[in-house]
Amino acid sequence: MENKLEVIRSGIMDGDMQLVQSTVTAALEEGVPAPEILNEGLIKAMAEVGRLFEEGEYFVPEMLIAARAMKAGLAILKPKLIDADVKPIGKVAAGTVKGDLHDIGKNLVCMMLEGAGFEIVDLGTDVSPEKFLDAVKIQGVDVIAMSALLTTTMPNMKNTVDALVEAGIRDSVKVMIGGAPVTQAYADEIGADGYAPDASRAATMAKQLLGA
Ligand code: B1M
Repeated sequence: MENKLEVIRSGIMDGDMQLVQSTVTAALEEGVPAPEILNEGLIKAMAEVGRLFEEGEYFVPEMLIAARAMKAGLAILKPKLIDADVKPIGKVAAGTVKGDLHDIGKNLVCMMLEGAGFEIVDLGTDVSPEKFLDAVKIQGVDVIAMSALLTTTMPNMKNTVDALVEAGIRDSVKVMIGGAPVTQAYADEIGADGYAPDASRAATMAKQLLGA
């Protein structure tokens, strides 16, 4: 069993989607519990990918193919996790803010969050403050994760925080922000709860914000 989990981990780290799919299937057939495959296989591997990225050993392409392999394994596991009543750490609504169409970094953040055990509501790009608000009010998300790549769209992060305050729901959700022009100082200025410089640290930050 240990061996299968090891194969899954190294398959993810190498971005070998087919190996991950076949080994997750084989592990399930062998009777390895789905939560164990998730925690000891998928999540552990993505944590290692994140570490290597932070240390400058992995770059965006390696991270993308690892995340794709992880997602392929997760797709097979998902029905079993639902059967086993495995709850995600929390629910995150992620999106690139209004006026901004850049989504590569946001997608990476979503993948790392998913790899860390979060449920993701991907709102896409050009996301208005109203749409973020709806995600809190209707979908009950625990965290709003906003990305911006343009200095001209960064103010829409503040507009979203302000809209949450005006709607009286600011305290019911954590807000984290990131993207190339975004800084910790900006996060402090607009009253966001957290900032992360990259996708790996975004996953760590989301966990911290929820005390997970
Ligand atoms: Co655009 N673009 N672009 N572009 N583009 C930049 C951002 C720019 C810096 C290029 C430049 O001039 N040097 C510049 C912005 C200048 C500024 O405002 N400071 C720029 C511009 C001006 C524009 C247009 C206005 C160009 C034009 O039309 N005149 C236009 C705007 C369109 C719009 O959005 N309304 C535009 C369009 C485009 C394309 C459509 C062609 C394409 C986007 C394709 C897509 O995303 N699907 C594009 C691209 C690819 C870029 C560059 C080259 C690369 C961005 C990227 O994907 N990086 C970029 C220049 C550059 O950065 N070198 C540029 C890789 C990605 C993995 O990094 O997104 O930073 P990044 O994400 C990182 C971290 O920032 C962090 O984690 C990620 C990975 O670790 N992170 C978070 C991101 N979100 C986070 C959220 C978090 C936490 C961390 O918590 C919630």
